[in-house]
Amino acid sequence: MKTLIKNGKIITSVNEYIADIYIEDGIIKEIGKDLSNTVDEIVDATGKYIFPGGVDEHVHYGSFGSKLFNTTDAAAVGGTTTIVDFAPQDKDVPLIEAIKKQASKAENQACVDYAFHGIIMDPKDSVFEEIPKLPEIGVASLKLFMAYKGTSFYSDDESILKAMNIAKKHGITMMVHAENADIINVLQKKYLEEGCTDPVYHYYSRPPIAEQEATERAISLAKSADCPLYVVHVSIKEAMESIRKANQEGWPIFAETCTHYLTLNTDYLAKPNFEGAKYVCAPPLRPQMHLDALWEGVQKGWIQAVGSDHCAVDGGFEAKKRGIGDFTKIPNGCPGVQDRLALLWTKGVCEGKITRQKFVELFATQPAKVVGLYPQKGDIAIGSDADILIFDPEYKGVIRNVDSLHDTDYSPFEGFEFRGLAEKVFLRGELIAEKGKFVGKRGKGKWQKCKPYALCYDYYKEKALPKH
Ligand code: DUC
Ligand code: ZN
Ligand code: ZN
Repeated sequence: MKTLIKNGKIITSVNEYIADIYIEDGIIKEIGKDLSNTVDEIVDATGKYIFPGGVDEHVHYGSFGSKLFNTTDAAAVGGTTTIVDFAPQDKDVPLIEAIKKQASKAENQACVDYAFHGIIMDPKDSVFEEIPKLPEIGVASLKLFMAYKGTSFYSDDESILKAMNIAKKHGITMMVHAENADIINVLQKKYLEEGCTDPVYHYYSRPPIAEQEATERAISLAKSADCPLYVVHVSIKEAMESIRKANQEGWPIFAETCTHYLTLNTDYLAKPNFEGAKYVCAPPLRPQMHLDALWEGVQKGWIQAVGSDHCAVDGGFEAKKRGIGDFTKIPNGCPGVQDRLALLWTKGVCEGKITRQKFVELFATQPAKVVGLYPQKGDIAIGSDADILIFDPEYKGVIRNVDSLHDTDYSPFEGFEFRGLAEKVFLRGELIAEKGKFVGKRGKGKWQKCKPYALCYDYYKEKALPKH
């Protein structure tokens, strides 16, 4: 299949210019003015922006009781052409077997390309010994949880250090969920004993200090292991500042935040009639001061990428009602893979907080670099996959769950006004979405193999360069 996209304004993380794009066999082969290649199809993109397809490096399909890969059409209509899922591990199941099992669930189901992070949920020596083999199956990142003590998710500091010491020798990017488990457990018990059971106590029992302490500890562990670190879903100013400080001191410590930490504050958790449960995710939503600080962080480059942390709990709001009378039983997670484009563009670019280049950087380019998929993904460049989003900047709309393909019964962003629309979305040159409708073939998404020594290791590559 040969396609020519004509006259769009190509926007990359560093540039913007009007040009034509020639696509052959799913790859961008030429970019230039007035291309006249013989093709099967010409797409007129006059007046539209052309972005690289989004790379959402933080999604859940199956973990935390979330919906599966057959719902990834939502990613496509939201302009995201690659998702990176956290593959859950069951106790006594080897890490690589767990990832392959998760991959088999995506096969013939995923509507967009997909890749995986490992999650260590059974921290023991035999599992750590598998870390060096992860790149053989195309996995180059690993998440460990400092929260959830008493469950299989939890890793203590010793386990995290052990994993870091092995990971750094093989270029595996270490990720942590940084919340102090003991602070949370003690506060959860206290509030429940006091009869405080509403969803807003999800926030009060996971206060900023729990995230700050764990983030600073994770940084100390990374420094002592001399291992790069990527702190996922940073939700507070203080954690971001600690990461920024370490980074500015020359340590390879980096941060991700997520769309809801930029757009929803704690007030949503306090909604009456148990509505607040719709917004339960971890870390929790934060007071407005933190949202403002995180926007400054993305603007100034202290935060590398914005993921959705899409986690559409199976059963939706009904499932969340399991926590009526006990906020600790509300399943964690919010849907959002479809909305990342609209929110980041509208709240970021249209409100003057970030430039168009910064938008592309956060939405596609840096996530691809962090996970080791760049430059195949995340850029409009010769040789890259033709994952292309043609964007109509004039469109005005309102987020409504009825228009969403998340396959859940509510949207945390219901009623949000947005600008711009993914008019056409191409995955490796094939049209998969058009104006909010999925028009591709289900199951056409392919497992993309991530390369080790990705962005968080650049510092070490520089150190290894010969001195002149
Ligand atoms: N961490 C995540 O990354 N997502 C859902 C819940 C959690 O604890
Ligand atoms: Zn997490
Ligand atoms: Zn997550």
